[in-house]
Amino acid sequence: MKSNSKLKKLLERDGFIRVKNVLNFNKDLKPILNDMEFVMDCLIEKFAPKIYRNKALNYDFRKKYTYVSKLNIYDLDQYFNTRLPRDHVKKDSDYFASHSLWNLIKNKKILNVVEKILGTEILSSPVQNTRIKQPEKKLPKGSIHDGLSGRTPWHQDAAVLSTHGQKFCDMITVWIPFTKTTKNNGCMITVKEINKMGMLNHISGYRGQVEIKNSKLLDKFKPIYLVANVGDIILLHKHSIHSSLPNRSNNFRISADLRYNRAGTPSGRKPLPNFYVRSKNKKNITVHNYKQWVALWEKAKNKCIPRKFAFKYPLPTFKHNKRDLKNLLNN
Ligand SMILES: O=C(O)CCC(=O)C(=O)O
Ligand SMILES: [Fe+2]
Repeated sequence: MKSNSKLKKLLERDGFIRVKNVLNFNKDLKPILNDMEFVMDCLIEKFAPKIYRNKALNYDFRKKYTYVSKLNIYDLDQYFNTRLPRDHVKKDSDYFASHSLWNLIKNKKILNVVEKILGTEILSSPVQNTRIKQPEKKLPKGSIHDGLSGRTPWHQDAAVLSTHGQKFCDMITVWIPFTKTTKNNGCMITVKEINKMGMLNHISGYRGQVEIKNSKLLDKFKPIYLVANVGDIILLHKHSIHSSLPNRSNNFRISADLRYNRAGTPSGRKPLPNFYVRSKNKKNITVHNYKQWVALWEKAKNKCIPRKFAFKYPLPTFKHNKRDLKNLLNN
């Protein structure tokens, strides 16, 4: 692998890096798919009509998820999402804080790569997602552009942070495929070096998704297809402009996106958990196991219940239009 400064310079220059063969499918990734399947089983037990239950429980991963997605479960993606829902947080709000996911967040092989960019003092950022994308033709129309189950609109990751976080958070995204990701099944695309434009103005898309203002203008740039094999990871700069293609295959496309921020910089998602996962001073590591991690999320949940939302970010990002893509491209 490249040296610290080389990797960092590359990320700062291009906005993305693909690091090959970091993870092992059976050891590092499969446990998360198993836990997702467990969540599906729970949903079947809870929501499926009794007569179909046993049959559905015996389906394989894909068939089971397809079945579950047809049960009209409110906010289905949330059950597979690594974090609290954004709005209407309740005492029983569910989220995918599984033991396997905790192991992934703490994975030494991932942290060794992250250390090369952020240095030795690293916090786990609560800005995390898991995405199960069925073939687009099987999606309800309303989900086609929603990012978690459908295409992800053009955006920068810094745009989903608080204003303070947008300014000061030193964060990277670690995108992790659980399935080989290609042009056909909806890999991410980006534009090389476009991160150098800095923070752009974002607006709220038709389902509240965060989207770069005038994003159509990005169609004229030559895209980089962020295809990846299982085991690879993709790093994104917080100002990388990226989106994802539709899943035009007949198969599933599954990924997780974890984030880490440099200690001493804000997460931009207060009061959600933001804790040391690596430090030269071992005393900084206060979350040692899965149970402590879940306890942090539950504590954060209790703070969010009275205010009804877990986090907010400003949209449009800027009230003025100086940071609109349209204006910056014309300069
Ligand atoms: O997987 C996707 O569709 C988008 C992921 C993404 O935007 C990210 O990881 O920051
Ligand atoms: Fe993103």
